[in-house]
Amino acid sequence: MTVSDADPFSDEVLAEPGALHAELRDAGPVVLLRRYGVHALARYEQVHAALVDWQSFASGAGVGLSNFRREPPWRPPSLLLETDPPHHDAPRVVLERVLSPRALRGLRARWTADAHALVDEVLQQEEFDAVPALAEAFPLRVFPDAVGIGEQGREHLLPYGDHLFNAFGPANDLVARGNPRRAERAAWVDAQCARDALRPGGFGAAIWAAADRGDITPAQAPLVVRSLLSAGVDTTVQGLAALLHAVATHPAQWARLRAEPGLARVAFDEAVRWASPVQVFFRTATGEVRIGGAVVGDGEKILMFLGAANRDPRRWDRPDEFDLTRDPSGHVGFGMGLHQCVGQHVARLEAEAVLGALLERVGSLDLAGTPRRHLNNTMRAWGSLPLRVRRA
Ligand code: QZP
Repeated sequence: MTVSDADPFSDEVLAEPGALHAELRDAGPVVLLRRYGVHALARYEQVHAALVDWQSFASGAGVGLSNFRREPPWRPPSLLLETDPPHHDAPRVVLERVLSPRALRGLRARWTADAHALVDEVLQQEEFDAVPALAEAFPLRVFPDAVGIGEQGREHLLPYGDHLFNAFGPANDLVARGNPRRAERAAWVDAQCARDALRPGGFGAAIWAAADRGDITPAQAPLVVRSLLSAGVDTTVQGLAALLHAVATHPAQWARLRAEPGLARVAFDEAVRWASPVQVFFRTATGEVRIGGAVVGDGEKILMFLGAANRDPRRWDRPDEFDLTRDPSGHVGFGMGLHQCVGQHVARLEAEAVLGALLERVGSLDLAGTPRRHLNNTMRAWGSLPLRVRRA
């Protein structure tokens, strides 16, 4: 069995994980991370196989390092993310319908107009920081309204998500920094999930309507709404940031997009593959599980490096290149299998709206300074992305 003493959650690795990813992929199909006592998968083949085998690789004991069989979770477990069939299935079916391409059709025109308005505002300046100005501003402008929550307290959304994503990792400094305000933020989020806190017509009201029909119970409804507020903001912010960083640093790909704006959807998926905004997730072995000749014991945690799988040269040609001529489908940036991102159509629609508006207005865009990472135990995130744009 291959072992490693590396810490994938150290500041150094979080800032630049590529070298460790290559080392772990090359070390073998599975590597024991001694520091945390968990087995790690960094090759595409094994990550994919674990993601689609929910019977052997369970989510019900949590998808972070913490094992809910042994430690109480910091918040009531998600009915989507932190459950297995059969409990997982009814909430999943409900949310799949609420966020289906069909259900989103009514949002496209408004979100496209919102993206144009935001881009016009931002382009008043030649240089701006694309993280607050676009990557954060757009999801915050459209998503809370689409869920149907009130105006008050929305400033909690990003820090709540940041802490949630940190809390999937070890209890390091990143988690310690979020702890003092986590109860206040969680209480605000929970309050937004009540039926009477949600405006008619939104995703939240649609979830409560599913409870009225008996598709889920009234006790489940607020937790399903909580999943939207947990998973729907930081992820799309960093998906957009990844896309903007990719096009700003690949002028030939930007030129290709300008010539063929229909490539916007491919560009977003390729950015998700290339950057993997969600870097890691855990599973828990149910019984003894064989992976590439190794045996992982019952109840042991398995760390899946989505970001390493998405750049595995065993699966991808020239994996480190952001390239719009490749077919990025099959990437595991949205996961795979039963738990694959249920919000991916929302994310794609947001990305298409923003990128489409930029493609109409912007001739060239480049970095105007050195981008700065925002460290998080789960997300590969940008804290600052200074851009310089020239109008078309
Ligand atoms: C976070 C939830 C990248 C994801 C795993 C994000 C995520 C998904 C679901 C939930 C939270 O259901 O609370």
